[in-house]
Amino acid sequence: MDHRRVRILKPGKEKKGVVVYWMSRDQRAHDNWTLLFAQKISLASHAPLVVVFCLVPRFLDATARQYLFMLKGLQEVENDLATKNVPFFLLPGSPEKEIPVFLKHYDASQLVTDFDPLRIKQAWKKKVGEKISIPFREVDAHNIVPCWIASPKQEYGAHTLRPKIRRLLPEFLTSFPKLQKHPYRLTTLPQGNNWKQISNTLMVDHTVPEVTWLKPGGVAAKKVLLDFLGSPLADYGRMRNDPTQNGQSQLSPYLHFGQLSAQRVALEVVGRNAPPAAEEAFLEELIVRRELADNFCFYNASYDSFKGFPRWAQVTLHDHRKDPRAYSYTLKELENARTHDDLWNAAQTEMIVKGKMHGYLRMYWAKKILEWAENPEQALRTALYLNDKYELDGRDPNGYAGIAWSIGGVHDRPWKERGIFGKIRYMSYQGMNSKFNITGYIKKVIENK
Ligand code: FAD
Ligand code: FO1
Repeated sequence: MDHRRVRILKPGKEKKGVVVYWMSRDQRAHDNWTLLFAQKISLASHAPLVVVFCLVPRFLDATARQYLFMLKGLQEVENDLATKNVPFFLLPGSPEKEIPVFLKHYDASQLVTDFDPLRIKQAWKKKVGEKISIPFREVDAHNIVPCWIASPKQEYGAHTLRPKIRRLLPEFLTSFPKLQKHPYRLTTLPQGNNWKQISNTLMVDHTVPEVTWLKPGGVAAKKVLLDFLGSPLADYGRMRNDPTQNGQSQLSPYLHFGQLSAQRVALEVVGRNAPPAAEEAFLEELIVRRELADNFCFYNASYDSFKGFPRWAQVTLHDHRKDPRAYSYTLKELENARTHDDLWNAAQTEMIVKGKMHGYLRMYWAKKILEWAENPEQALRTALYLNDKYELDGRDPNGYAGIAWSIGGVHDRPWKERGIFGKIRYMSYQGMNSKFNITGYIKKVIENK
């Protein structure tokens, strides 16, 4: 494994004893660089290896829909790890409290965790680091090219990150070693996790129900990937922007929860001999756009606020903040898909019902929120709230970057100036109508309701 994937969060005194992987973003036992690294260092010191997951009672507007998807995936992780002699602990509570207590109880020798650019995760790690004295390291198991290696700064857009990623890909897009059956065990084996009891500690909104069309977990993820490789991949370039078709991979919920590794997806796609244009179009999204989103959140702590927008965008949105709005809606009206725009209502309905709005419509959806909101700050708050409450893949760097692109010109350039939007790129109903069959899409959403 490439050592550049690992960063020291806090140095510490080396000692003997169990190695702990605090799992959070990369919720899988296979194809997981953080777990492989934790196993490597525990084998080197002949030590047991354990995995812990801190289940926080609330997380960034997530509801029962996302928590249940995550918890079912984690039960699969527990079973997979058990076959490798690696115990899995589900700890209810906050990481800053639970992780140090756990480390002390097991007299752990080293702590390893997975990388995540979100502020909340960085804050958890900082607080944990302040309370412990053993070495604490972070491994980027989510990006193919580790975020801090791909670039040392916030990139302007895909055009500036792409060449850097392309240059480094041959070094990082490598096959995964297998996780070994771990030879060293804890002297006292833990009692199994009480999933039901722990689930009851959650303080989340249960009015947003689980979805049934997409099964959670790594096994289901591999099946969805296989289905995609089977035929939609070959047509990806042509079909991905048509919401009446099933042209997208549907992998984002699995990638978000780390139930599937993006590197595994890329390896499988490259091994398929798909038409070069389709392969290129897909890898552009999976690698460049996805890793650009991590770059944005990692280097711009204001990734979810107006001040995170580029200067030109802040100025132009400010110049137009008093422009009259032809339509305005309350949050409830938006949430309940009650606007004058039947395409927007259908997209919002798709998100509420399916937990996954088609990618092409997400841009239109967010831009219309800007057009109807009192001001850009309110638009941003509304889009983030709805996205994070309903989307299975919400609460993710991709979402923060996608919304900041649509409303705040992030990773985009100035366009022709117009009302409300200023120089932010505009999208119109007529434009959408010329790209795909709006009536067909609305019918599809209603049929699936
Ligand atoms: P596919 O088209 O099959 O793409 C494969 C993978 O490539 C995706 O799973 C994703 O990891 C990556 N990808 C695709 N498009 C993008 C993109 N524009 N930016 C970054 N990565 C991309 N994505 C999320 O994962 N979570 C979100 O909350 C989210 N919110 C968004 C909000 C807005 C306003 C916009 C414009 C985009 C948002 N996206 C979000 C990005 C994108 O729309 C979704 O990743 C994509 O639609 C997911 O479906 P898929 O996996 O079937 O995509
Ligand atoms: N990560 C955790 O470590 N503990 C949690 O309890 C937790 C809950 C959660 C709920 C919904 C969701 O979308 C994500 C959640 N995550 C949790 C984090 C997640 O794994 C991702 O790391 C980030 O959302 C994006 O990088």
